[in-house]
Amino acid sequence: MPTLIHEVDTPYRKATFGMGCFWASDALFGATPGVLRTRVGYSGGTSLDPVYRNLGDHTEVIEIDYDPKVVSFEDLLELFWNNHEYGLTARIKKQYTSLILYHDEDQKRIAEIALKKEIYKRKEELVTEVIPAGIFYPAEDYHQKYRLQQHSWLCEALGLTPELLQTSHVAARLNGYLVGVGAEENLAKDVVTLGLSEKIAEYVKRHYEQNKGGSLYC
Ligand code: MHO
Repeated sequence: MPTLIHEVDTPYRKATFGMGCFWASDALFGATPGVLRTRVGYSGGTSLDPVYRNLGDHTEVIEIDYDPKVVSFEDLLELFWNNHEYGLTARIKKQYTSLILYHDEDQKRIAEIALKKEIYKRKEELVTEVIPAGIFYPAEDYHQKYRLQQHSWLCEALGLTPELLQTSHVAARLNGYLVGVGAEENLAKDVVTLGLSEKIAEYVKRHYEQNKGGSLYC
């Protein structure tokens, strides 16, 4: 049996975005080359200990660990601008606000410039806020790798625990591929490097084919 690649110890940086329902962004970024791990949660607000049914002033966000040698913060921002569930111009409830939560001065500068460029390109005001990353509260287990969790036999076959739902590399990848996200040639490579059994590989490829080109959304 091949060994499943749950853990990768590549040096990484963090990126945190609010883009609408976090099930979608979890799938999107999980299948992006250079993304090592993802987890969804609540951030951006001040109220203590938010939970899904009581978010206070927090927003649904995705937290990404990425290898900056493979994917840049600018690349991640491209995906950010182009994949908002509720668009970038409408003011909507705090839960789904468009947010870039920066982790350092570099990300702040890059995000602020990117926002200006995007406004210029789209020729309209955007509601996106660029704010410092504060406390990140991980969402409940059932929200993590939500798409993958719809396939219970697969979660079992992968040996997913609550912790691995937030840290596993292979879980992040499959959570995207299952809904048809990511490039076909990357899926072909990942089938080998992630250590998938033949049965899992066939299953994921079939779902990828069925769902590719479809909508990401919730
Ligand atoms: N439309 C979804 C949104 C889920 S979400 C994590 C629902 O109402 O269940 O915001």
